[in-house]
Amino acid sequence: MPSGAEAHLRPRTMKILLVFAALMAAARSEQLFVGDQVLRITASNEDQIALLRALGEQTELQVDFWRDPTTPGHPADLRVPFSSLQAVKIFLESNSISYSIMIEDVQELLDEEKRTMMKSRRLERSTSTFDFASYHTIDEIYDWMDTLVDGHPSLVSKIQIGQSYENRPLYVLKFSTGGSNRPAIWLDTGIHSREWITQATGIWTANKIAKEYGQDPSITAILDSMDIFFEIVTNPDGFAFTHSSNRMWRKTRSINAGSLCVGVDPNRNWDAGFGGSGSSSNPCSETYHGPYAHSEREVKAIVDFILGHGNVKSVISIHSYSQMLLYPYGYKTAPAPDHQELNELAKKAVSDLAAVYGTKYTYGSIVDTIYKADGTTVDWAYDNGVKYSFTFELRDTGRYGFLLPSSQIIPTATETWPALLDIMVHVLEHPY
Ligand code: 0X9
Ligand code: ZN
Repeated sequence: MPSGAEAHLRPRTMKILLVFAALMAAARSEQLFVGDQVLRITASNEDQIALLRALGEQTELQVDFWRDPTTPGHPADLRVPFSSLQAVKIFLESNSISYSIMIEDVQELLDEEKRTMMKSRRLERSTSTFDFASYHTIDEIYDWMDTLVDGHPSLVSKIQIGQSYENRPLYVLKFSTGGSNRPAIWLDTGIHSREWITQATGIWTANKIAKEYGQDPSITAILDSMDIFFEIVTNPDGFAFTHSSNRMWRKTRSINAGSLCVGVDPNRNWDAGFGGSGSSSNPCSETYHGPYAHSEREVKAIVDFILGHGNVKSVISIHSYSQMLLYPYGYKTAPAPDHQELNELAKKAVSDLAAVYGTKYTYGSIVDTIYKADGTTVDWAYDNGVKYSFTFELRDTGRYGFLLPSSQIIPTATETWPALLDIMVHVLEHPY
């Protein structure tokens, strides 16, 4: 079908096509989200917050907080399956909790996402180029990594730091101009598999680093004395699952003994306040911390790598969504000893990010800015001597949430680049 042809189809034909697309998906055993909605819910007092939390714990409703309820006035985003919509709306209305509909039909966005990917794949085949403006499968990303290495053999190499639960290789791109065990910067994207904008931003950014070395004075200076390690598909099992079976999958895919529910939240599994109140001990929860700290191979591989390296000066862990730049702590309210320096650096980074297209980010410690979260990557890094530990929450603020259209990949990556450079240049200029 020529591009744009959908626009000329009669509504009836369009409908048949949509039903057909849904059938195809069902045949491939993909979970469907027909009629599911994402509600933006604003509690106006603590009682209402408590009610929302209780709602999230009603497992039979199968609701999924895309953004947790925190404090009155801060909206929470909740994906509600079609079959629970009536009950949830009645619950909200009868408790006078106000809400609006952010996404009318989740499946429509998924169908659109799939159509766009197919179109891009055709383009890539006919031009034999990689489309940075499209979302990709794990196989496509792993192939692209080899292409990047082939194109920049004296700068980029690919190392394997371990294997996932389902035995996929855990690949890290290493950017290095020589030396031995130079001070290093660690970057990761996609530890939460459904946050597709992060892996896509990771690809663009890794390509940018390779392309700009020797051109851009900042990245050149950084790579002349430091190494960069970049793990793009940090949760490969989860990521493969988002493509094959359930686009909304966040956790790892490890089997939990004694439970039918699968997976551990890899951003609650680190040994930093592990198992406290900012995570769940319920294997069915999206924030399940796992049976013990570093139980997840995907987490343990990074822990071993960073400790084994011994000279990592910065960890930058990239998530979505909410447009935030955060630093430790998440597991406690006490300010980090370097709070002031991290705060000033975050302020500069978000201001340079906003200078590109006006995208506004908030910044601060995790616990002050979002909520208490135990066992996160950056808290572990910070407590293990990595002073410059930051975590991004990329676009958007909830219009599309985790289903950010691929037309926003390049703008998102482009505006994030100066913020990343700010952090990396600061690391370069502040040896410790
Ligand atoms: O809950 C989380 O792990 C993070 N939000 S997300 O929607 N990406 O899942 C917030 C925790 C603190 N933030 C980061 N470490 N990015
Ligand atoms: Zn995340």
